[in-house]
Amino acid sequence: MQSTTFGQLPAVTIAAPDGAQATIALYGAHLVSWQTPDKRERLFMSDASPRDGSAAIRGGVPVIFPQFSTRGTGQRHGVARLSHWRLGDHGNDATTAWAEFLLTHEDVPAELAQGWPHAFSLALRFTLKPDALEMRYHVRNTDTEPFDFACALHTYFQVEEFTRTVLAGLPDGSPLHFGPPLDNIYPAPAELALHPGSGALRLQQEGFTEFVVWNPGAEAAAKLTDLRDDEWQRFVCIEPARVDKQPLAAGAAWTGVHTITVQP
Ligand code: TA6
Repeated sequence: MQSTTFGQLPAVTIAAPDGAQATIALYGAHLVSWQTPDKRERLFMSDASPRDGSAAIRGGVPVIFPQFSTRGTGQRHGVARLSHWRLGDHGNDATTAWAEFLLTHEDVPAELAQGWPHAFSLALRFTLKPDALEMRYHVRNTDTEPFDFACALHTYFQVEEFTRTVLAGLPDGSPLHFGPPLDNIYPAPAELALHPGSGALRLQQEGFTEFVVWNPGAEAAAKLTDLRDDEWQRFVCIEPARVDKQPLAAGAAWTGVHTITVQP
């Protein structure tokens, strides 16, 4: 584990024995880069993204909690991506490297917490395994009452050739091609296959209820100040999610896992 920076933000880089690397900013426990052993970057990061903690990072893997998008009265996409997390357990062994990040309600700036005043703890563990990245996301209700929450790992995949990118394995059976703007929600299969122009990735999830697939297209992208005008063709978002708020009993925990595996 190495301490580093992402713009002005403190970050951590983990490196696996096979040469894979991941960098996570403590702001948002935001995975900002994942390089496979061939040194290929697999995630998209906007050149125009804020990197100073003034607003959410555009690219990588924004961590969504406790609200998805505007589905609630709280902060858009929740407070987790706007809060400074703490580094927890981290290490290496013969084949893997990992780092875990922690957040509780006490870490959330008061003005953000207003819309959803509950006690919780989050732990997000990134593990580099041979040919794979695992993100293990734990949510615990540390309050004395039940609460409802939504969450997602809003993953921005870098694509080599946008118009040749295909997502296979969605419930309706037909491969999804990219081009027109997309903001779709699908019941989550256990596994999807992403062909981003060259090379293929297997996306596996446990515990989530939906996959959200998003690309803004040219017109909506032009309105996003943290995205350069041509960048919309360089990514697709495929997000294991729990879109609608669901209850979690006092003292109970939920776990979701997203594993991305490089296909031979
Ligand atoms: O996950 C899809 C989505 O909710 C879209 O509707 C789109 O707006 C995107 O997330 C990005 O949201 P953001 O708040 O990061 O601009």
